[in-house]
This record gives sequence, structure tokens and C-alpha cells, in this order.
Amino acid sequence: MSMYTRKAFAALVVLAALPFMAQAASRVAAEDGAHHTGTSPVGSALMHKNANQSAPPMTVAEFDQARQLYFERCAGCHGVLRKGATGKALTPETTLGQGTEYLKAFIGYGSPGGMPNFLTSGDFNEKEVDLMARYLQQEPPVPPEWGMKEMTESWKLVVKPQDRPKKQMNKINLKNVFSVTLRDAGEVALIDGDTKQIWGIVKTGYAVHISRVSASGRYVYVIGRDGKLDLIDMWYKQPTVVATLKVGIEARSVETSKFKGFEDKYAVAGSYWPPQYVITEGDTLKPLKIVSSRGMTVDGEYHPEPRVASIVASPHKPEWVINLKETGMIQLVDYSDIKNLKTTTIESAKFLHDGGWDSTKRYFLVAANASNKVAVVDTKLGKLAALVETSPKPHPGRGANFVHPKFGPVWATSHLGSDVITLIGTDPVKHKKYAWKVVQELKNHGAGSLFVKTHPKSKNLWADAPLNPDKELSESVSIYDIGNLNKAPEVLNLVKLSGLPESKLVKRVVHAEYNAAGDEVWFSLWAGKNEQSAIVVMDDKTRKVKTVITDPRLVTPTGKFNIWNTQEDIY
Ligand code: DHE
Repeated sequence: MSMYTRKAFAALVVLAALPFMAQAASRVAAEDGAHHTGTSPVGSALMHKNANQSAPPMTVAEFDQARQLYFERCAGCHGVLRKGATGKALTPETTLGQGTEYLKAFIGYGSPGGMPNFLTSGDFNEKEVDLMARYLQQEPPVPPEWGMKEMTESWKLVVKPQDRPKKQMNKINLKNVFSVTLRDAGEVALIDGDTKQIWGIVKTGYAVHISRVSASGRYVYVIGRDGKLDLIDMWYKQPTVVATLKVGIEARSVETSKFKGFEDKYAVAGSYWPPQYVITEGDTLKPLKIVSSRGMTVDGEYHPEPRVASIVASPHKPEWVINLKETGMIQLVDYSDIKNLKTTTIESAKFLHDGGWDSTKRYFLVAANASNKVAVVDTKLGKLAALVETSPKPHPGRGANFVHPKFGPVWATSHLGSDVITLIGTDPVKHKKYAWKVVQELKNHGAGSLFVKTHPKSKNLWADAPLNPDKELSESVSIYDIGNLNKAPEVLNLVKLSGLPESKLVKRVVHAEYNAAGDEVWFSLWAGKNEQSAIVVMDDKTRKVKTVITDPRLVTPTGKFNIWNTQEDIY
């Protein structure tokens, strides 16, 4: 439970999990009702029946409450089956030996390894800590599968392609629209980047994770944590959902087919649960093919839950790079013939998370964050080019590409687990001795960073630190001068600069995104659900606030995806 498990991240997967939680709960209750009542310390309460008799007793109601808490707070890092990923494995083989008191201390007070202090932070009360300590010693409940039958039943083609507008029916400069996740509202806002006005708000799945754009720039695909994929058509007067599909029970990634001749033909969505990806028609979301990601890890062990993390489309080939978190396997999936799907599986390191292209889009760099490594895939040769050791827990988002005055082309990542920005050389031709090496570490204003960003037209590199426990640091950004990287960064507290009323509660400053022209940088000021959030637009050249976008509808804005930069993979 190390990285995203603090208070503001509380409701990560609970809605996604609700359907199977309810199913599983009724199943357990029915079984228990049949054979297992009355042995509880709470008298005649219905008891949860665990396969291993030595697990501490729990009532069905307690088990269900703990299961919900686990999905809210813990599953993102430890996995649905508790096999461990960014957080440690929490299966009964380990937890039964540790026992309730040990687990209570661990959950309550955390660890220097990154486990949060759920009791002392106020996230859990004593009762909840006790509940979780007992829950972790039970067998993890296994959620149901989500195959073609369930997917097809969930598919809604709201408007057929032939009934959609034949030309753009609005005067918006679509290239400069930003698709903004309104995390806790279950919506995205499409903001006109030229006027800074909200063009439209679209209801989506729960806590949309990312937006990606079709090769034509007409469609936006958004994926909710509950696995709901929405296809938004921007040719209408107002942004309009024209198709939806539930791709699984929990999901994080979506991408489109970007190779010449395949524009807008396919979409691909990756699920956390069930561990699989689905290829759909690009303009209708009709599911075409589901591929399971279950299999062997880089260590040669079978893993039942290799979650699909980042997916990126190559502009040079009909190919997606699909990163499987728990196995550490990177798949190059050739979509030119999906009936006879060819996949190259590349061994890298555990646990794969997020990443982006180098500037040539030949090499894909992905963080194996729990191994403190960045894997580099050469998509031209279909091989691993390097595994680069870095400081703890790299977290690049898509990273940032620029030309270093000394080392030539580099790709940058910031880190969750250390207060540095790592620069990796990416030019094996003209700067061979620096290629796939850490050529420089810049000092960030704190650890807990999630994203770095620059733009080919910019001379700045921006980094956030939203997960830093210190309010001042989490509300600040560092700005580096790319022409002089030995100079200390300028550190700006964007919350203070925004002029919003002072508050004791933190507004995390998260996720830089450039406008299409590359002269503005947008940051989210991510407050609690009932607090005022905002988007601060910085002038990239002067590093001064240009506009603060506030609106009661801007509830918990997090990721922002400029249409042109996302369509063209500019970062
Ligand atoms: Fe993310 C990207 C997974 C929590 C904001 N996040 C990604 C990707 C993955 C991922 C696999 C890469 C997608 C791709 O490129 O195809 N994120 C996860 C988690 O598993 C995790 C740790 C916990 C969870 O339960 O979800 C998690 N992520 C968060 C947040 O709490 C963030 C900060 C706020 C939010 O909206 O949820 C968050 N993640 C983002 C953003 C991106 C992202 C903004 C896209 C970055 C980009 O520039 O492309």
C-alpha cells in the first residue's frame, strides 16, 4: 500500500469492485448460512467461512466491510489477489505467520519502505485497522471473469457512424482542446484551450484515468477505473458520447491504432481485472478480440493477475506496446491481422507501470517502478535495448524529451520514491556513449513526484511532487532551464500564485500539460471533492500565471490531455 493510498486517493477502485463484491458477498453469505453460524465472538452473527481454519474469525458483515476497504485503499498497490506489486504480497501464507498484532502495527504505523501509516494519518480508526489485520489473513476473494458475452451485453452503440456529423459542426479549434479528468465526479471536461472556457462536460465511468485521441483527432477515448470506455465525438456542436463499452471490472489504459491505413480503425483497452486487453472497432467500440495477460513472470513463475498497465501505439508500424505489470513482460502486438495475432513478448523487469516514446518514437521507455528500473524497448528490432537502473520508484507519466546541451537527446522521468529527475540518453547513433545511461540527476523540490513535461518549442522542463506529504512541496513545481541544467530549478508554489483563498487543506499540484502551441503549461490544483479545485495556466516563457480556470463544475481535476499533443505523442 505504498504509493497512492493516502486520503485523497481513497475511493480508487471501490465502485469498480462493487458488482463483484456484491456477488461474492451473497455467495459467501449463502454458503455460510448453510454451515457456519454461531461460532462468532459476536454471538449469533453470520460468520465468514475461510478455507484455512487458523485464520482469525470474522463475521460476514466484517468481511464485506474489510473487502470494501481493501479495494478502496490497498488493491492499487497490492493487487486484487494480494500477490503484491508496488506493495508487498499479502497472501495468507505470509500474513497468517505474521499474525493480527504484527499486521495491526504495520497497517497502523506504516513502514519506511513506503507503507502509509493508516492509523496515525487518520485514514483508518482502531476498529478498521483490526478489521484489515484479520481480513488479510483470510483467502482473498476472487472476482468474476469478464468475457465476450459480458462485454457484448455491456456495449452500447449510441450513434452509428453513418448517422454522425459528416463534418465538424462547431467552430472550436479541436487541436487545442484539453480533455480533463474530473476524478471524483465521474466526468471529463472538454476545455477550449484558446478561450479557456469549458466547452462541454461528459458523464463517464468512475474516476476516469486517461484520455487518448484517435489518429484523426476527431475522437477522444476515456477509460474509467470501473472499466467503462467512452467514445466522445468532437464533431458535434457539443462533445457527444457515441459509444460505450465496459471492458472489464477495473481498468486503466486505452489506446488507438495510429499507423497509416489504420487510422480510427481499432481501439485497445487494458484491464486490471480481469487481467486482459480487448481490441475493439475504433469508431463503434464493438469488442472484437480479448487476449488474456495471465502467464509467467520474468522469474518463471505463473501469475494469475498480470494487470495491463500502459499501452502505446507506434506511428511506424501497425503495433501496440502493451506493458504487463506483474509479469514484467512487454508485448509488441501486431494488429494488422487480428484473427492471426502476432505478439512479441519481451522480458524486462517487474512491475511495469507508465512510460513514453523517445523523440524518434522508435524506443519506448517504461518504468518498472518497484525494481527501480526503466526498460527501453527497441520497437524497430522488437527487442529490449536496455534496462536502466535508476533512483527509487521512477514515475514518468509519458516522460519528457529534449536535447541536453552536453549529452544530446535525453528522456526524463521524475520519481515517487526520491527527490530527483533522471535524464537518460536516447541517441545510440550520434551520442552512443550516453545512450541508455543515466547521464544526469537533477534535484527535484521533493519526492512524491508523478509527472514531468516539456515541449519541443519550450526551453523549460516542469516537474510536480503531488504525493509529497509536505503541503508546501506538494503544492509546488520545479522549473528547469533546459539550456543550463546545472542551475538550480525555480520552485513556484502554484496554489499561492493562483490567488485562491488560503486553505489548511492541501491542493495537490499535479500533471503538467502543454497547449498545442507549446507556449502554455496547464497544472491541476487537485483539492478534495467538496473543496475548490482549479486549473492554473502558466505562461511557459515568463513562468508567470496567465489564467486560473475555476468553475464549480471543475471537481477534482487531475489528468489533462491536450488533443494535438496526445494525438501526436508530443512530450
Ligand atoms: Fe495513474 C497514467 C495506473 C493512480 C493520474 N496510471 C497511468 C497509467 C497507468 C496508471 C497504468 C498509464 C496509462 C497509459 O499510458 O496507457 N494510476 C495507476 C494505478 O494503478 C494507480 C497507482 C493506483 C490506482 O488505483 O489507480 C494510479 N493515477 C493515479 C492517481 O491517483 C492519479 C494521480 C490521479 C487520478 O486521476 O487518478 C493518476 N495516471 C494519472 C495520469 C496518467 C496516468 C494523469 C496519464 C499521464 C499522461 O500524461 O499520459
